[in-house]
Amino acid sequence: MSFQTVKRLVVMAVPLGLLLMLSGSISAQSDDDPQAAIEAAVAAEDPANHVAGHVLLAGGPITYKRVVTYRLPQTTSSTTFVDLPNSANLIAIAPGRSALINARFHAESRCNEVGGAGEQNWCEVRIMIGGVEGYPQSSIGADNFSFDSTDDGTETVASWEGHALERHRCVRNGGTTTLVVPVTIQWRVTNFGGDADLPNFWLDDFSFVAERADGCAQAGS
Ligand SMILES: [Ca+2]
Ligand SMILES: [Ca+2]
Ligand SMILES: [Ca+2]
Ligand SMILES: [Ca+2]
Repeated sequence: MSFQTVKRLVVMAVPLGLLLMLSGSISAQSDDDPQAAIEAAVAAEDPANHVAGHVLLAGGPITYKRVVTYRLPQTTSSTTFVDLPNSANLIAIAPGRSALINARFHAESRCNEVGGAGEQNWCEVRIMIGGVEGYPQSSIGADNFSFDSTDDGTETVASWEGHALERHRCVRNGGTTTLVVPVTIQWRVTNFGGDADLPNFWLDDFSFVAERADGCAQAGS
């Protein structure tokens, strides 16, 4: 049990006692923070289940959802990750609480490169949760997440497709005030040809969902 949890229980003790006197029927289950049970369940996991790169995240009930949508086309040919315009989202966490933040992104996509034959480029998306890539952290290492690809230069300006990804992260607010956690979409293209002709990454009609599940524990990394 954390110091914050102890403090919160002490603060709750007086009004809870008053309620008990008034109703005589409220049980200890009135504390809705599932953190202890979640941590116990995750701690009971067999470490052998979590080889390198395998991560388990567990949270309680989903208590908040925030959805950003945008219906107009946007494009980039940036080879470094930049924020997708009009996609900023956030989740707030109360003091002393942890949360499992789930983020889902779905969009209409196009990734084409005129003259890109033989370069095998792709178009990439990652979800940042509090400035850290959510799990699976596919942008770390060589096995990046290709949201869409040029299909070795054969995709055209008419190659519209629907694509999606989902990412997750435990975030704890150890402070004494509400923590606002930015949840953002970033995008980029690869340039394996090393030339001036770059993939054009086009996104339209996206939905970006951020959810907060109360309490969180993680096993593996
Ligand atoms: Ca549209
Ligand atoms: Ca495609
Ligand atoms: Ca090229
Ligand atoms: Ca469209």
